[in-house]
Amino acid sequence: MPIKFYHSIASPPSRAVHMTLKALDLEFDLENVDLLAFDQKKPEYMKLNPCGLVPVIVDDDFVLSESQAIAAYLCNKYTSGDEKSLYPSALKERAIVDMMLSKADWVYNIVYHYLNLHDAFFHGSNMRKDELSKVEQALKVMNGFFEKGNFMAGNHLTIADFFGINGVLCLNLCDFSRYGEYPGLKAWIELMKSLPYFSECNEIGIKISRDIFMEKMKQHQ
Ligand SMILES: N[C@@H](CCC(=O)N[C@@H](CS)C(=O)NCC(=O)O)C(=O)O
Repeated sequence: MPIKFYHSIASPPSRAVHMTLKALDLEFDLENVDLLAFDQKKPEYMKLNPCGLVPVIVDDDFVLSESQAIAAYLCNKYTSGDEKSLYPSALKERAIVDMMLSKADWVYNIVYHYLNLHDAFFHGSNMRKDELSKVEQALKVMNGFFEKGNFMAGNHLTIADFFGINGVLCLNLCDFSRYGEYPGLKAWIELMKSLPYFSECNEIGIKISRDIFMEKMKQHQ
């Protein structure tokens, strides 16, 4: 039976899971959860994830929420875990991927806070423009990751890259365009964009999110 993937194209954690499913070439059915209609808070959905958040997968009768746990589970179940895999099983290689997953969260949270995403979407709040220096600092740190390899955890693609790109892509919502100041980061973004499933998993969601975000920001001009 195909995996059921409850997601929203507007949700960065959902998009990271989507990329994982595609990279592993797994069969899955997309179940759209309309966040603006609060589908995620309906009792049926809350049975799958009591936090009322996307994404969730149902694999046979196994229900799992939390995007990083889902990506790790899919790799553990469906890959050999060898050194070139998306989530290598060797102790130190895996530790580096786990570390980079946390760093991806760190960057994402800084960008999320700068854009004030939740309150901008749900309560019409403005972005926190005075926090740009924190974003610049995070991008500088991230740029340094690529001194050691083309990808976040070294020289091959891992699930850390699927989560790492989330924060960066969120900056597209406010038309951030200064990637030229971070050449390693810029090269990695291009590498990620060249993945065959990248557009399918990201483009429409980012465009829709950007349109809504821009519309909301107009109210503050
Ligand atoms: N830690 C969770 C975070 C999931 C999350 O924040 N999902 C957001 C979309 S990006 C959501 O469902 N928001 C709906 C809401 O807040 O009601 C994960 O990684 O899966």
